[in-house]
Amino acid sequence: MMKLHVAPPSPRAFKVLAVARHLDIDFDLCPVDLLNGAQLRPEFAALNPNKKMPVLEDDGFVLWESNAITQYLASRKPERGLLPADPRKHADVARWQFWESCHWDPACATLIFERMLKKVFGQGDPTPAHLEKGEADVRQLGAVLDGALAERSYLCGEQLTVADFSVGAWLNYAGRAGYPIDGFREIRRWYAGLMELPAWRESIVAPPF
Ligand SMILES: N[C@@H](CCC(=O)N[C@@H](CS)C(=O)NCC(=O)O)C(=O)O
Repeated sequence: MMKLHVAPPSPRAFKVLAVARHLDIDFDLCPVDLLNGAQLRPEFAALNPNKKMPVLEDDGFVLWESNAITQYLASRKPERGLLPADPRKHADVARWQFWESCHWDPACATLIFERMLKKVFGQGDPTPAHLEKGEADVRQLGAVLDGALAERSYLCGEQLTVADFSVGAWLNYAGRAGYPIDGFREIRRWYAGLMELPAWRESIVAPPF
């Protein structure tokens, strides 16, 4: 059976788990205990030399990078439409997943780290300059996202795709990490729709702190 090596509270794990569940793909959830350094063990590094989760194993095939994993899962059930075959629609999904990986992930992760994780790692209080940068980035990127969503139900049109899972995953911590996005009505409308998905709700896990 397919294995997903994940730390479920992480948005990068969430997107993978939520896509697999949404597609009714059976998998073994193999927990990676990041707080105790499980990702540094030789057996895990043999799967992913970056020593990071998530990692997928499927009958000898090993894949890391969360967005690549969501695409692989989607390609197992093409009829569900999470990764359209049409070249332009496919490119649009890739565009938003690259945007997430290059811009949205680092901006949101900064605020999650500063406001939620830093204390857990014994690194003290948030650094004001990092908070300021994280908030400015989330505000600027949030405006781009809000503008795109104004014209459509989902990020890439009227069809739910893996791009919605990748970008939306970070909003699960919008409140606790204090993203400055209250004024973005389209983001709020879109995220409320994602929360209606049973697989989305099932995959939200409170962090153990
Ligand atoms: N671009 C990668 C990032 C993966 C990543 O940074 N994972 C983090 C947890 S959210 C990790 O495993 N960190 C462990 C470490 O750096 O020691 C992806 O999206 O899969």
